[in-house]
Amino acid sequence: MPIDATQPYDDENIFAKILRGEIPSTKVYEDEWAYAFEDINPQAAIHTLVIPKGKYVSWDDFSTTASDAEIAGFVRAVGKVARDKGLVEPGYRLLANLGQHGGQEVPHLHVHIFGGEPLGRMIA
Ligand code: IU
Repeated sequence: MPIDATQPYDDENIFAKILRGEIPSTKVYEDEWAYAFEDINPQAAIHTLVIPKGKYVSWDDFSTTASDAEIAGFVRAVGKVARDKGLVEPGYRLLANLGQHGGQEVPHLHVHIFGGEPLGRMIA
Protein backbone atom coordinates (compact mmCIF):
# COMPACT_ATOMS: atom_id res chain seq x y z
CA MET A 1 0.00 0.00 0.00
CA PRO A 2 1.45 3.35 -0.96
CA ILE A 3 2.09 5.65 1.96
CA ASP A 4 0.84 9.11 2.80
CA ALA A 5 3.87 11.35 2.21
CA THR A 6 2.72 13.80 4.90
CA GLN A 7 2.73 11.24 7.71
CA PRO A 8 5.18 11.83 10.56
CA TYR A 9 8.38 9.80 10.41
CA ASP A 10 7.90 6.31 11.85
CA ASP A 11 11.02 5.10 13.67
CA GLU A 12 9.85 1.50 13.21
CA ASN A 13 9.80 1.60 9.39
CA ILE A 14 11.90 -1.09 7.71
CA PHE A 15 14.62 1.25 6.45
CA ALA A 16 14.99 2.80 9.91
CA LYS A 17 15.56 -0.74 11.21
CA ILE A 18 18.09 -1.41 8.43
CA LEU A 19 19.91 1.83 9.31
CA ARG A 20 20.06 0.78 12.96
CA GLY A 21 21.33 -2.66 11.94
CA GLU A 22 18.29 -4.40 13.44
CA ILE A 23 17.48 -5.97 10.07
CA PRO A 24 20.27 -7.23 7.80
CA SER A 25 20.95 -5.65 4.43
CA THR A 26 23.61 -6.05 1.77
CA LYS A 27 25.55 -2.84 2.28
CA VAL A 28 27.00 -1.16 -0.77
CA TYR A 29 28.15 2.16 0.66
CA GLU A 30 27.91 4.24 3.81
CA ASP A 31 29.08 7.64 4.90
CA GLU A 32 28.02 10.35 7.32
CA TRP A 33 24.94 11.24 5.28
CA ALA A 34 23.78 8.19 3.39
CA TYR A 35 23.48 4.42 3.37
CA ALA A 36 23.19 2.28 0.23
CA PHE A 37 22.15 -1.35 0.01
CA GLU A 38 20.93 -3.87 -2.54
CA ASP A 39 17.19 -3.98 -3.11
CA ILE A 40 15.78 -7.24 -1.74
CA ASN A 41 13.59 -7.69 -4.84
CA PRO A 42 15.74 -6.46 -7.74
CA GLN A 43 13.94 -5.14 -10.80
CA ALA A 44 17.10 -4.85 -12.93
CA ALA A 45 20.53 -6.50 -13.07
CA ILE A 46 21.69 -3.79 -10.68
CA HIS A 47 19.11 -2.40 -8.27
CA THR A 48 20.52 -0.48 -5.35
CA LEU A 49 18.74 1.79 -2.88
CA VAL A 50 20.29 4.91 -1.41
CA ILE A 51 18.74 6.47 1.67
CA PRO A 52 19.62 9.55 3.68
CA LYS A 53 20.56 8.78 7.27
CA GLY A 54 18.23 11.51 8.47
CA LYS A 55 14.56 10.90 9.23
CA TYR A 56 12.73 11.97 6.09
CA VAL A 57 9.58 10.50 4.60
CA SER A 58 9.24 12.67 1.52
CA TRP A 59 11.25 14.70 -0.93
CA ASP A 60 9.31 17.70 0.30
CA ASP A 61 10.42 17.06 3.86
CA PHE A 62 14.02 16.46 2.82
CA SER A 63 14.32 19.40 0.46
CA THR A 64 12.80 21.86 2.91
CA THR A 65 14.24 20.74 6.26
CA ALA A 66 17.55 18.95 5.61
CA SER A 67 20.73 21.01 5.87
CA ASP A 68 22.65 21.90 2.74
CA ALA A 69 25.41 19.53 3.89
CA GLU A 70 22.91 16.69 4.26
CA ILE A 71 21.39 17.30 0.85
CA ALA A 72 24.79 17.57 -0.80
CA GLY A 73 26.00 14.47 1.03
CA PHE A 74 23.02 12.44 -0.12
CA VAL A 75 23.26 13.58 -3.74
CA ARG A 76 26.99 12.86 -3.79
CA ALA A 77 26.42 9.40 -2.27
CA VAL A 78 23.97 8.52 -5.05
CA GLY A 79 26.56 9.62 -7.60
CA LYS A 80 29.34 7.70 -5.89
CA VAL A 81 27.38 4.45 -5.76
CA ALA A 82 26.55 4.73 -9.46
CA ARG A 83 30.20 5.49 -10.27
CA ASP A 84 31.54 2.68 -8.08
CA LYS A 85 29.17 0.24 -9.77
CA GLY A 86 30.56 1.26 -13.16
CA LEU A 87 27.28 2.76 -14.32
CA VAL A 88 28.32 6.23 -15.46
CA GLU A 89 28.73 4.67 -18.90
CA PRO A 90 26.76 2.68 -20.13
CA GLY A 91 24.26 4.61 -18.02
CA TYR A 92 21.56 3.95 -15.47
CA ARG A 93 18.28 5.24 -14.09
CA LEU A 94 17.44 7.02 -10.85
CA LEU A 95 13.92 6.76 -9.49
CA ALA A 96 12.14 7.99 -6.39
CA ASN A 97 8.60 6.76 -5.79
CA LEU A 98 6.97 9.50 -3.73
CA GLY A 99 3.66 9.37 -1.89
CA GLN A 100 0.39 7.78 -2.93
CA HIS A 101 0.42 8.54 -6.64
CA GLY A 102 4.15 7.82 -6.80
CA GLY A 103 3.58 4.35 -5.30
CA GLN A 104 6.00 4.84 -2.38
CA GLU A 105 5.81 1.85 -0.05
CA VAL A 106 8.52 2.49 2.52
CA PRO A 107 8.11 5.74 4.49
CA HIS A 108 11.81 6.62 4.55
CA LEU A 109 12.97 8.62 1.54
CA HIS A 110 14.97 6.51 -0.90
CA VAL A 111 16.35 6.68 -4.41
CA HIS A 112 16.48 3.58 -6.58
CA ILE A 113 19.48 3.06 -8.85
CA PHE A 114 18.72 0.73 -11.75
CA GLY A 115 21.33 -0.43 -14.23
CA GLY A 116 23.54 -3.21 -15.51
CA GLU A 117 21.39 -3.79 -18.60
CA PRO A 118 19.50 -1.73 -21.16
CA LEU A 119 16.46 -0.32 -19.35
CA GLY A 120 14.45 1.06 -22.22
CA ARG A 121 12.92 4.48 -22.18
CA MET A 122 10.23 5.28 -19.65
CA ILE A 123 9.05 8.45 -21.37
CA ALA A 124 8.42 8.48 -25.09
P1 IU B 1 9.25 1.99 -3.00
O1 IU B 1 9.94 3.03 -3.83
O2 IU B 1 8.89 2.48 -1.63
O3 IU B 1 8.10 1.42 -3.73
O4 IU B 1 10.32 0.84 -2.90
C1 IU B 1 10.61 0.12 -1.77
C2 IU B 1 11.71 -0.82 -2.18
O5 IU B 1 12.27 -1.36 -1.01
C3 IU B 1 11.24 -1.98 -3.06
O6 IU B 1 11.99 -1.98 -4.25
C4 IU B 1 11.53 -3.20 -2.19
O7 IU B 1 11.95 -4.31 -2.92
C5 IU B 1 12.63 -2.68 -1.28
N1 IU B 1 12.75 -3.36 -0.01
C6 IU B 1 13.99 -3.84 0.39
O8 IU B 1 14.98 -3.72 -0.30
N2 IU B 1 14.08 -4.47 1.60
C7 IU B 1 13.00 -4.65 2.42
O9 IU B 1 13.13 -5.22 3.49
C8 IU B 1 11.74 -4.11 1.96
C9 IU B 1 11.65 -3.48 0.77
I1 IU B 1 10.04 -4.36 3.08
